[in-house]
Formats: sequence, C-alpha cells, structure tokens
Amino acid sequence: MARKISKPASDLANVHDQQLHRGNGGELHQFAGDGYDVLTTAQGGPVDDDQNTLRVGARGPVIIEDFHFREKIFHFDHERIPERVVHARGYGAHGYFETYESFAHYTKADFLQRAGEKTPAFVRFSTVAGSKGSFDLARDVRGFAVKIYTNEGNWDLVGNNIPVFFIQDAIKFPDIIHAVKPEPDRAFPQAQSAHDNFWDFISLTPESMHMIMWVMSDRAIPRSFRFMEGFGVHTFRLVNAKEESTFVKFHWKPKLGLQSVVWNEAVKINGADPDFHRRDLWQAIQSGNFPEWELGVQLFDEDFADSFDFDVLDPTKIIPEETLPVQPIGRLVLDRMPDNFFAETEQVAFMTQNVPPGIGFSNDPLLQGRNFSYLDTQLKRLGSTNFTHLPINAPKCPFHHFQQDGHMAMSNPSGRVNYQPNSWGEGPRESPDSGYRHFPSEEAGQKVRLRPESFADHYSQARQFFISQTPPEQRHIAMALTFELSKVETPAIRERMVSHLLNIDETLANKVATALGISEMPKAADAAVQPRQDLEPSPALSIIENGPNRFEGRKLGMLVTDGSEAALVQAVASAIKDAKGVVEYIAPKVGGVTLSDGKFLAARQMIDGGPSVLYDSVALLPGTDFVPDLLKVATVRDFVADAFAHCKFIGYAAAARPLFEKAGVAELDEGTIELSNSETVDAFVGVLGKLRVWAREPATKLR
Ligand code: HDD
Repeated sequence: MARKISKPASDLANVHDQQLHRGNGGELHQFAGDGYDVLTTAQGGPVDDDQNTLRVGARGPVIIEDFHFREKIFHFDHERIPERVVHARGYGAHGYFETYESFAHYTKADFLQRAGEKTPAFVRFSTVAGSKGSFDLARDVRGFAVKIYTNEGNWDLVGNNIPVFFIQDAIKFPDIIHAVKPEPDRAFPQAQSAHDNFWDFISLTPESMHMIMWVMSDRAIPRSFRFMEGFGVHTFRLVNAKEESTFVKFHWKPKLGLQSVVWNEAVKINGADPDFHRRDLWQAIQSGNFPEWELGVQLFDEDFADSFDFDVLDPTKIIPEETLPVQPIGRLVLDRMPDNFFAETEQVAFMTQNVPPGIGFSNDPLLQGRNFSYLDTQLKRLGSTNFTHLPINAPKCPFHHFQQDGHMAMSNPSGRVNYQPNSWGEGPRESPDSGYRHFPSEEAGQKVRLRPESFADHYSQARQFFISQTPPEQRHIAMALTFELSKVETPAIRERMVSHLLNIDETLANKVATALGISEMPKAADAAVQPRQDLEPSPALSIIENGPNRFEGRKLGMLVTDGSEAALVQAVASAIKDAKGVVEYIAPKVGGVTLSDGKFLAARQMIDGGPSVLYDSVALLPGTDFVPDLLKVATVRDFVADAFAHCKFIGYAAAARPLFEKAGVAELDEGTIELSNSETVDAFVGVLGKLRVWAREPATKLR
C-alpha cells in the first residue's frame, strides 16, 4: 500500500531532485492516496506538502503567506504548560473501584452502598521534589492520588505512600517545598533532598522528625508503584443517612505486598532506566497483570479521639494498625493506560476538596489549607477555570450548573436560563435532600494563630517507627541519614540533625554521628514534650515484615549466551511463569542466542543495557564455551557483583562459577543456588518470594 518515492542512491541527480522537492534524505513517504487520512491544518484545510516551507524559488527566502508553517510552529511553540509546583513527575492509569459490601452504616456516599458496584477511577503516582523530566528512583515521597468518578461527583483522595507529613500547618508548605527543591542560586540538586537547604529547614523543624524516619526508610525508594501502600494521611469524616459522623483514616494496601529497592540499586537504576517505575506500570497493565489495592479504613469516634495518645488532627501522627485495625471496604484495579499522556495524566486535576455527600473533612489544619491550594493551582497550570471541561476531569455523572464562559469553555448549555431563581421553569435547582451538606460540627473559640499543645510531641512516634523496623531496615535508615547528611556542607546542620536523632534512638544517633565522623556528640535537641512516650513497636510499619512471600509480578533477569543449556533455561523460565513472574533474557547481542539444542532464543536486552539492578532476581546460565569471553566484560562483572551486593537470590549453572570470582564474590552463600535439574530449579524459584538475602548485607558494607 505504501508508495516509496525515494530514488536509488546511485542516481545522484534523482536524489538531488527529490531533496529539492521533498527535502527528505531518501526516506519513505506515504500519501493520503495510499489509504491514509489527509493531513490537515488545525482549521481542517488539506496540506499538500509538510516537508518544505513555502519560499521564493528553491533557494530563496521563506514567505509569510505560508499559513500552514505559521500555524504548525505557533502551536509547537506553545505546547508546554507549567509543570506541577510539586509532584511534577507522575504516571497515571485508569481502572475501577469495586465496593465489597454496603458501607451504608457509616456513609451515605452512594458508590459505597451496594456490594460489587464498580465505579470508574483514575490514579496518578508521582515523586514530589523532582521536575517532570527527573528520574523515577529519587529518594522521595510518592504521590498516590486517586480520582473516583462517583455518581455524585468526583471523589479525589490525594494521598501519599507515607501516612504522615513533614508539617502540621499548611502555612509551612511553601517553606518545606522551597527547601527541598533545587537551591535558588545554583539550581541544583535536582530531585534530591541531600543538600543543605533541606536539612537546614528540617533540623529547625522538630515536627518533621516522624516523617523523616519514613523518608529515610526504604518506603522512599519503592521497587514499583504496584508494591507500595497509599494513605489519605488526614483524619476525614464519614457521614451516614442519619447524619451521624465517624472519623476515618484511609489506607491503600497493594495486593502484591510491599517491596523496595536498596539505595545503591536506586542510584544505578536511575542511570540504567530513569523511567523504571513508569515502564513497570506500563508493562504490567499492557500484559494484563492489573495491579490492585484494597481500600481499608480505620474508623473511630470522638471518644477514641479523646483517649488516643495523640491528636487525630495532627497529620504528623498515625494511629497504629495494632491499636485500630484497618478494615477493607473495596478494591481498586488499574486495567487501562491512558490513550494520551498529556490529555489525561498531565491534565488531570486532583483536589482534596472534591468529596461526594457522605465524606467530609476534619479540622486538620494541613487538610484545611490543602482544600484552598488545589483549586488555585489548577488555574495556573491548566490556564482556565474550565479545566473541569477536560474529559479526564469532568464528572461522569450528570452535572448542571450556571458557571459559564471563560477561556476554552467546551460544554456550554443552550437556552435562555443562566441564573436562579428564575421563573422560566427551567434549569437546575438545589436539592436540600440529596445535596452535599457540610457536617454541622460545633466550633467555637477565639481567632488565634496557635498550634495546639496536643500537637507538640514530635519524637515518640518517630521512635515507634524506628523500633518497628527489622534490623536491615534500621540499617538502611542509618545509611540513608548518613548519605544525605554527608552531602550537607555545613557541619552545624549535620550536628543539629544528630541532636534530634538522640531524641529518637541513641544507637541510631551514634551510628550516624560515627559514620559522619562527628567526633563530639552534640547534646540532644530540646523537646517540647518530655519524657518521650515509650510506644510499643508496630509490625505493620515494616516493609520486610509485610513482604509478598511470593514472586508474583516480579522479574527475573536471565543471562544467556550461545550454547546455554536449553533444558535449564526452559526449566527456570517455566518455573518463573508458574510463580506468575516474568523472565527477561539478557544476551551478548540483543538479536538473541542459539541454545544448546540449536533453538533460537530472542533476547530483550544486551548485556550493556540490562544490568542486574533492573531485576528482582537473576539467573546466570551462560554456555560453557562463552564464559571466557564474558569474563572480559566489565558489565558482566557488575551484573554479578551488584546482584550479590544487593542481596538478590542468584541461580547459576556450574559453568558460571568463574563469574563470581571475577566479580569479587569470594564466598557463595545460601542465596546463591546452583541450578542443574528441575529439583534445584524448584528450590531456587521457591525461595524467590523472600526477595532478598538480608543476612548477606552486613558483609557487603563498610562498617
Ligand atoms: Fe499536595 C499536588 C499529596 C500537602 C499543595 N499533593 C499533590 C499531589 C499529591 C499530593 C499526591 C499530586 C496530585 C497529582 O498527581 O496531580 N499533598 C499531598 C499530601 C499532602 C500534601 C498527601 C499532605 C498530607 N499539598 C499539601 C499542602 C499543600 C499542597 C499542605 C498546600 C498548602 N499539592 C499541592 C498543590 C499541588 C499538590 C500545589 C501541585 C499540583 C496540584 O496540586 O495539582 O496544590
């Protein structure tokens, strides 16, 4: 069907002629006559030539009459919109929310009344600090913003993968964000908190300490969006048909369990695949492995709130799950990628104030401030009050209002009536019965700028988080703090941070101080509330305690060459498939390899492009004759050395043993498993659900 207009390269005169007329270097061109749509201008006018501007003679000046060129460049020049001031880098997907059972006892929200009801949803995951083009594996909070298109308007639960926040009052938001973003005089570092401004602000803001424990933990370097929790953070309200109110905290729990990477891996993934998280979500959804989360609620009343150790309005505090269990009420499934990233993921506008009847707010001062900020920012970003006309933002239920005109108004009512009351018998009317009613809580007091005393304990829950972690996770927190503070150039800031750590955990403070080379321990920071409460550990706070115990949804990288043992390759591949994992083949050439049985195996990556950091586990199954060649290659050495240092399970064929030696792995351990037959393959794949051999880690680190 396609018509080739390029001429043989040897026919120089013809090529020249063609370049004059079509300006192409000899590449293929297809025309509308070949069955394609006619290319038009934005006005719908057909275009005859999209390769050359209109000019006076072949070598003369371009003329302004060229309306097609003018329109094309005009539009291109205006393609960008401002990126989000925070959470600029994000990735979204469509799906649905399914209600498990009627939740009418607690809320009148219509979409939660009937078991099995499915409501369309859109989710955008994000990092906070980096620009739109930054890398995915920054050490950062992840945004977890969910829009549920209910039949009573959109509900936006604009959460994070961490259940607490840095600050208690929205008035401090510009400060914390300025501090973490690139410093204004030098415009670096990008997408990193490891710099003086951030730690200066934090070390002067004790209320951040609980959040700091979370962001220095593995939570801030998730392996995949699919393997992280989400939290609504604030206390919200549910209101039922009898106008009874219950407080609620929202949780999203991933079906595939929690998983993070290690920091050295994160740094290398950012180089090898800056789109690691995007690609992961894309590949999962495109291959039909739809990620899923349960929506859980912690429900409580005023009495609980009054008796709880902390103020439920304080967004720097959690209610431990062991104190108040999380009850699942529905599930969220992501099953479709957007057709167009800009139209949907970039233009989606989340707003905390989008709530249907039956869901309301508490007086959390951070939430109240957010309810102002999110509407405001959409105008800046999307350029018009009519951003709700964009399909991704428009409700999917009927809507009728008298808001009109403005830039780019796209859904415009017809008729005379654009106000009410009116006597024309037309147009929508308010509904006292079904309309949104704000919960009539009793409020009284003086106008003051005052933080409640009940918000003043900044260290007890920070400690609780720390002592709830397993030893490897505690080690990672110490290493993360050390790394971040090692990038801080001002010694006084480093010491000020250590003085806070002393109030959280002395061993942690000592470790970090020693690792930073602080010779004289500072004194502990003054704490507003003393003594710190000694809270019980909460196992629900550990990622490792809540790991998947299965390899489902994870990826094994298999290193193969010509001559790889076909039976072994197939045995590993089929065992991984049975475990609902994915195998990616890495070969000397991306063209693939010929296995020992003469069969061809296509590769996904060549060795230089597929480092082991991209995989949850690796198998080294090279053909014996190829091993001497592999030993010469630095990236093969890194492949093995990194997989070992990052505590991954490594399956290997006997022929691969010299690769360990070359990678500096002197002693193999229980996480390196020789594969020779189906039993050893089953044993290997059987342990992969543990994901890491943490016992190996201390030996791979500087003490
Ligand atoms: Fe925010 C975006 C989450 C506090 C002001 N925020 C934004 C997004 C998420 C969060 C996930 C990205 C939404 C998307 O994908 O488009 N923000 C949070 C959480 C917070 C929080 C969990 C604390 C519990 N935010 C917060 C405060 C303010 C803002 C205190 C301002 C007073 N946030 C914004 C914003 C953004 C935003 C400036 C930028 C882009 C946007 O809203 O649409 O309005």
